[in-house]
Amino acid sequence: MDSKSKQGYTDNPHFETMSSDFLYHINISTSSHDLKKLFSDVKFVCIGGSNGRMLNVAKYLAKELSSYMPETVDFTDLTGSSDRFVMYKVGPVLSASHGMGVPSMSILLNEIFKLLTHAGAKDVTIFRLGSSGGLGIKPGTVVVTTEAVNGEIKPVYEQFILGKRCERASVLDQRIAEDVKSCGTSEDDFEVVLGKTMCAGGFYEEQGRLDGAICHYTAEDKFTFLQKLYDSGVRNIEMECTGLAALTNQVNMKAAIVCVGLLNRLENDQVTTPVEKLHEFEMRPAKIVGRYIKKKLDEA
Ligand code: R2B
Ligand code: URA
Repeated sequence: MDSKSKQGYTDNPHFETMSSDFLYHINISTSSHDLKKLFSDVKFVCIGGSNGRMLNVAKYLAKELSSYMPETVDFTDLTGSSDRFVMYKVGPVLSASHGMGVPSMSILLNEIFKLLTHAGAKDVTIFRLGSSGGLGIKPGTVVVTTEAVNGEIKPVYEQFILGKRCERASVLDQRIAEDVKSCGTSEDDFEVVLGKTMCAGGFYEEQGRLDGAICHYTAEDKFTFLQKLYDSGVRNIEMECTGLAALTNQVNMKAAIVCVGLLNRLENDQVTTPVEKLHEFEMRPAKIVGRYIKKKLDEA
């Protein structure tokens, strides 16, 4: 597909022939919403798995970036009655949930890319603020992804399109990863590290767990694979990174993936961290990314 098909954050020659567009899963339409008025000033998009966490992220960023916020910030879920995802706008930041796994996230990304294109938003950076299983790191450590790899430890995202297997490179901007990492300070009570992230198609067998309902390998097989991942530079495992890297690369949107490791998979399979601690862990990526966004807004 040639560059003529690229308009805003899309890569689709059919896009410009559409007279109206209903973004079904976020319940926003070009015919009922003035997208330019509502979203043209968006510069940062934060996405993460759960609805509740992305409301907390919106509230946290509204407070941390208060000098860049309107006088009153409205925490109304912009997806209204969609009941699939939530999305909040706080000043120049969108905070939205994407559910679990690449298929769910890819639906949200397609609709956010189109939303921002209809709105004429420019120079947008997207962050996934996620949870993950750490590899050889202390629980609570934040990993900023340098390379997103699939279950074969390759930096590709596989899709089946019109009956054909299609591989897209999962490319991430190293400069942003390093800049985000550098937002961690020695005063934080957790570490921020750079590392590769493995994207799994499931939580149990696909992540080498022994505690799923189905498992046809030995504990030794599991540790051999996790050690191989660790030796390849992988520091955490989650379920969205290759999709995010490949899809944002396709539309030229800058992206970073910042996930907290909830446990060390070289020691455990079950996530047994107390719930208050988990909630505190889960806000750590937002703390780091909040500082990065503040720095960028101060520089602008
Ligand atoms: C991390 O946590 C979820 C699974 O528990 C999944 O969305 C992911 O990537
Ligand atoms: N999310 C994952 O995908 N894996 C984990 O081990 C923890 C959170």
